[in-house]
Amino acid sequence: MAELLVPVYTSIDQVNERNEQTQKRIKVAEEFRARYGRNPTYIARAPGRVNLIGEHIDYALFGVFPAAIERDILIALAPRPLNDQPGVIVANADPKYAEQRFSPSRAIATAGARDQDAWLIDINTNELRWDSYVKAGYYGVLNNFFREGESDPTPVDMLISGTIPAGSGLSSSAAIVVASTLGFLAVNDKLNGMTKGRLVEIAVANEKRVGVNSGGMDQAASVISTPNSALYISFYPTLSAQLIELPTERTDPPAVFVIANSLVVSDKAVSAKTQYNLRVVETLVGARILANRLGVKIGRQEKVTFREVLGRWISGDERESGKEIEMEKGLESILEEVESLKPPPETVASGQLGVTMEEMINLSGLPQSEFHQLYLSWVEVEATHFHLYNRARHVFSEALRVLQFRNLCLKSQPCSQPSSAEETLQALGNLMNESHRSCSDLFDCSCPELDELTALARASGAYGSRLTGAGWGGCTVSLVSESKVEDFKNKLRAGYSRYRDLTGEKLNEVVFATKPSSGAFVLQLE
Ligand code: NG1
Ligand code: MG
Repeated sequence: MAELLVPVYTSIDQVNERNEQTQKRIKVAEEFRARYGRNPTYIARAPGRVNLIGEHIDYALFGVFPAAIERDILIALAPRPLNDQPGVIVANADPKYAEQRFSPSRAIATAGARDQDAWLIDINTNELRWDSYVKAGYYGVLNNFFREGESDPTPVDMLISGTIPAGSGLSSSAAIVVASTLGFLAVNDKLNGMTKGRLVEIAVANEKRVGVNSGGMDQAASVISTPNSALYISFYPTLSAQLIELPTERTDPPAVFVIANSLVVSDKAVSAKTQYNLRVVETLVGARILANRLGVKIGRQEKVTFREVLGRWISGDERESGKEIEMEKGLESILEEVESLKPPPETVASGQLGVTMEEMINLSGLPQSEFHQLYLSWVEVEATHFHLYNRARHVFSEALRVLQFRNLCLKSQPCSQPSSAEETLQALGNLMNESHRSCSDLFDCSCPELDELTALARASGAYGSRLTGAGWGGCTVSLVSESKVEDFKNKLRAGYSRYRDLTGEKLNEVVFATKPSSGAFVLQLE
């Protein structure tokens, strides 16, 4: 999948039929015309995604199981003449966001500095801003495609229009980064031969500019998805994706995944140092300490992930390619070994399952300065205690649940042994429930509203329910029998206080069923 080219369509009819939402919203072209007085030359589109299972394990390089959703970001754009004012003008179709203008500057090369970015753009990482993600896309295009001595990028006018709620765990951020990356590539004539895999790579690196050290799930799901299938995405040893048909449509009655927004906005960029980035550091340091305990060799300067530690532990070879069956057994065994990370009884007795910075550095076996260089010099984190034991338990058990979820989907493919549809749905639902519990209790990335909403979803007839995306707010995803969706929505509305005043369209905005949608594309208009 990753080797396929990013689709470039030349007519709206080529845009997948099922994607009515996108088709309707291509009216963004008219809005562009009204604003800038000429037609856009391209529309770049990238969808959000719902993660069905596999939370906070992409940056530990374990496989995840998302699907693109129909809600998306569209960017209409056209070049301005090269002799016009340089840089980017980007307007937002939502009138609550003001137009933004920005110009990159050529960085001054420092003697001896290799790999230094040739272009700089100021990106505000202290507040959540939609335009930061546009700039992040631009940053990567400039630094990958406009090296020293090459022509300058074309000035460009843009109009962005989106239907993915921000800060909701549906990856509006990655969708903006992917769409803007694609738009800037197209308008600068750099799209030739662009594979999905390469676009994911660029988009992942781009999004990090906004200050969150995320894994690659969102960008991969936004770029690689096709309608009707979820994706099993693995990141190790390299990015690969497998399309997996969901059994939910073939069961009788069929089932659907319903997204329900907790309406608690989780601003990942702003709270990164006590939440997302802290988890990235905890899992990386946890991996080193576990490797020490298991006698797995890692270089002093090496920042290995839990996935790599598992691989080396199983095969004793750092280049193992991870056979799936052994993976499951490996995950089960390593979960037993993780017990060795449990803090001593006196700490447990005090209710504090974490270790202090000083204890963590001692456990790593590295001198303080080296520890700092390796784990803290590139990121800002803030905590009195680091919960390495619980984070490790979450990561390995969640990785195992992803494989079990995937197996259930594969086993119920039409060509294989028919198993009871109801049983399959129950089993999928149970895995989702366990995933939520692990996110909440071990990874501490839930919040009271998400716990309440998922419990209510289960009580309202869902087979299973969990938070989706980074958590700390945002959306839940529940597996619900299609015939019960209306009843389910009504029960959520009656039970969740933030929904009580919502009716009709307003309720449909925050609680909606979703089917796997198509991935990113470019529509070339002239
Ligand atoms: P959301 O919440 O959609 O931004 C984030 C990360 C993912 C992944 C999930 C948790 C970004 C761009 N994405 O998703 O890589 O780690 O959290 O599973 O930060
Ligand atoms: Mg995001």
